Amino acid sequence: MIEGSSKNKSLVDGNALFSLVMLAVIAMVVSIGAIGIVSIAKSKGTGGASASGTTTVQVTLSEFKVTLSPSSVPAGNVILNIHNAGSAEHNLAAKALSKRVPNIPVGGNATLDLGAISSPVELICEVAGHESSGMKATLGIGAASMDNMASGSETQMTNEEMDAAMAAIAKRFPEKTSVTGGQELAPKILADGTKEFDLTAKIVDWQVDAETTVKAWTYNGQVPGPQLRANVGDKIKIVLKNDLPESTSMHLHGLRVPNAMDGVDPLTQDVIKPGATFVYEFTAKEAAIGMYHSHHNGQVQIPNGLAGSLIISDWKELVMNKFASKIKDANNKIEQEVVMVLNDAGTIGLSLNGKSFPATAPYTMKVGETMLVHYYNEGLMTHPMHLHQPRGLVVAKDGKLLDSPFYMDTLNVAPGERWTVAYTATDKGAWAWHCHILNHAETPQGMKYMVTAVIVS
Ligand SMILES: [Cu+2]
Repeated sequence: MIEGSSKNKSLVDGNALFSLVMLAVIAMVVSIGAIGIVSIAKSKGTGGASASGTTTVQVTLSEFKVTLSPSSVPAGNVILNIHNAGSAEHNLAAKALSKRVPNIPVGGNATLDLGAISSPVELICEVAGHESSGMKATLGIGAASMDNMASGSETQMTNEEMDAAMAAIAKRFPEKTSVTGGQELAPKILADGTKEFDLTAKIVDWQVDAETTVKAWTYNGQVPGPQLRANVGDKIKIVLKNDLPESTSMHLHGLRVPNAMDGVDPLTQDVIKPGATFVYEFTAKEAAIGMYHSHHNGQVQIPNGLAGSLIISDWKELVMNKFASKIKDANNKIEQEVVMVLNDAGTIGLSLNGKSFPATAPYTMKVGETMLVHYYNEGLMTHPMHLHQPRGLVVAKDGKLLDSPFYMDTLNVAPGERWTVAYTATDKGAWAWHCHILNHAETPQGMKYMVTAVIVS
């Protein structure tokens, strides 16, 4: 068992475990209380978000509307991720800043870097007649703006309304959605022993949670893409068919491959045009916690979903061979291995393995057991990942075992990084597990986005 998704199913089905999930809900409502206090402070106007980082705003164009999420941002650098969800071509301009993107085809995407802004920005579609038909919006500046990411609502709630909303969303956890991402893909074994993995890049409807369906750019209809596994010495063939409306290519990130297989068009290969197929072939020379992801219009294609894990070697064994004395697992083995792909942009947005709380998968452990987690960041921001109780020993960075492993409860995972952590459970309970950038985990309506739980029995 690699991914937590089938755990999710057994949790939902199992009566014995149902009470644990309820316990999880109650414990999480209590344990993220501190985050709730921050939201309350903001709604009283005492909070001052003065983020100096970059805020990504999702812009959706349709006939005849410009929808912004969030609709206001802290002063600072702003990048617009624009999607044309309409049935005609549209563009987008910030005239006052002399910044614009040309016409975007139906279903297409574009990015517009506004640079640093400190006052509201008017955004319009410049196609003749579209602005006057309603295609205009104002991106506001304000400290409380990120609070509105969940609902788009600017209404102030009473304390009772806020408590009720928070309880209601927590009760939905773990919410079932139609497809989970990162399912292990069994290779075809060819006559010479080569492991062949067949991937098709295509756009599908994807449930980020039960109430939110987006157009995801996927490998084989999954976000993250299917998990690929092989051993050192294996010959690997990845056959990538492009069924996207635009060209693509696929980089094998953190894997030692010949230059021609590095997947960077137009440098190491030609683009893979819509309808075309490209074959990546290499022999796995060393253990790796590899990513495969788009390297073409990557700032749009990857956050929209084109990323997955490619793991070389048995990492449960590698880690125990080197660190058993520090991990002190009750059974002297690692019982569970999990890949957690972080994302924060594109059509998928803030998510863990392509899902937003309450649709994120919970994990179960017994006291004394160890769960090996490979954090992957495929987004545009660093996420400080925080697991409330089990003890975390950081054992590898980017697929290399550390000489000096270290303990932590919060770990910054920057874009492109992979960190491998051995969590050993020491106490029973339902322990929240979330990104500690507070508005990546909580809204005035309750927990959201990059939150899940580890249930220790
Ligand atoms: Cu985060």
